[in-house]
Amino acid sequence: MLGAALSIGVLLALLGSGAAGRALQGCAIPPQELTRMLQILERSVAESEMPNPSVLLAFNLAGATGSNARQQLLKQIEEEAVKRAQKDMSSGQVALCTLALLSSCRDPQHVESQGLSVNLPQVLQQKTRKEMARLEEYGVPLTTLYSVGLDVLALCLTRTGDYEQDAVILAKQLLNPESQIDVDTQAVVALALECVYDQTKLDGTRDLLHDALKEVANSFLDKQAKGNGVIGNIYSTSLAMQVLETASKFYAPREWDCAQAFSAVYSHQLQQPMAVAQALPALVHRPYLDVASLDCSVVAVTIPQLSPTPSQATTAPEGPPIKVYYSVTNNLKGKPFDISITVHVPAGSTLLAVLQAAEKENPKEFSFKTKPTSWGPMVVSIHGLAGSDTDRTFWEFFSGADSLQEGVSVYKPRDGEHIRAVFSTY
Ligand code: B12
Repeated sequence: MLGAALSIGVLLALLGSGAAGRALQGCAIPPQELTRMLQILERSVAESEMPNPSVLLAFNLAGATGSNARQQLLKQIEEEAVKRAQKDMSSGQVALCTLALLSSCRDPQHVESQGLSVNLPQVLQQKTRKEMARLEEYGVPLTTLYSVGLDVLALCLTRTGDYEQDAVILAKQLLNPESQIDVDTQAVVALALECVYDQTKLDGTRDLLHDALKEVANSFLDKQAKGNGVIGNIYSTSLAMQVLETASKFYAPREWDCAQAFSAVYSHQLQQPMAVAQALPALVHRPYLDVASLDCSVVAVTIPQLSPTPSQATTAPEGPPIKVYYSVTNNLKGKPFDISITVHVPAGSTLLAVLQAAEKENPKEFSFKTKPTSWGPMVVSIHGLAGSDTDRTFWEFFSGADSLQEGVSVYKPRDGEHIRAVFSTY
């Protein structure tokens, strides 16, 4: 059930005060766009199979704490944390739950649900220790550097364990000219380093973190200038914006054209709940660094009632058929293979429909499996060959030579396009 209707004036008030206290001129999200994004998040709570802590985090940072969906999500996340944090969650997932609960003004050390309880920062500390041990020994963590960035951020914001030492290791990763780290990961790691920078009393650590933050922030400014407002791609831009909003002392005397980055992101009209959840904090000037200092007693913003429009209906595409070439290549593991097929699907179909059509036509060669994730279904296996966290392998999708920037349930191939699935490493 969507939240009670409230005037757009309340949203304007959000943008004009508190959250936007740090807003610079021209660097604000239009109220209608904010409403649209919050409505996408509300809808996702009802529709999603798994409770998503990034969505709760975004609701809270945007001040939209009054909606029923947000209340429901908070309860589900507490239940999940108690049931799964220790055994079934990755370190990054525990970190996201910790940040989400902190931003809900809950104590992550005492999460209670159905008579059970868990101390999330403690669980996170244990999992982070394993990530760091692997990172120091092999140069890669157990999961992803992005997750380890979230881990150190959550440990720092809850002041748990020896996160200063972890930050030193992460800063060295950022400064290593050989490590090719994507913008999303650089941004999350930089936020963690900013948190530690503000707390550490050790001059050597401060200097190292300063160097790393200066390097990352300047590289973001360079990328934005080259990309017309986009830093990396549209999905990483808002994470980089969180850094640019909070790290001006590291790139001074350079100035940030925040209006250019803001308009690049909000004019894109992001649709995926996860993309919206990651974009909102920067757009309302409430970065992840604020999660421990939110004032939960302020009047909540509720979200205007959603009136259903045809564009929200998820009808199957019925356009004229298009032809898509689909090939699957493995040169990495076991017996190499390179197989191709041409399929016909209605115009407007997603890549998932192409994979399904190929599987239907030739199940022996083109069978595949997906797993649900916070970004939607991820393809985990094709032709009986599965990606592996241990070997750091995955199925990467390309259009011609270009790596796709969306997953199979979002990307819509054009007529005559050649889609390639290539077994790759990360
Ligand atoms: C690390 C990472 C990966 C790793 C994940 C490894 C692992 N075992 O964890 C690998 C290299 C496998 C990967 C693959 C892809 N990724 Co990726 N990935 C990321 C990154 C940098 C961090 C994810 C993370 O660690 N989150 C923290 C943990 C705690 O959260 P989580 O929910 O448990 O994370 C899971 C999901 O994020 C999932 N995942 C990761 N990427 C993707 C992409 C898609 C489409 C899906 C459905 C799931 C998914 O893997 C994580 C572990 O299970 C994000 C950046 C971001 N802004 O989120 C991009 C990101 C999510 N990936 C992206 C993309 C495009 C892809 C690919 C489609 C690339 C391609 N051309 O093939 C493929 C997926 C293809 C497939 N087989 O379906 C985009 C998604 C954009 C969008 N609008 O859909 C992002 C946002 C990067 C970006 N800025 O463009 N990715």
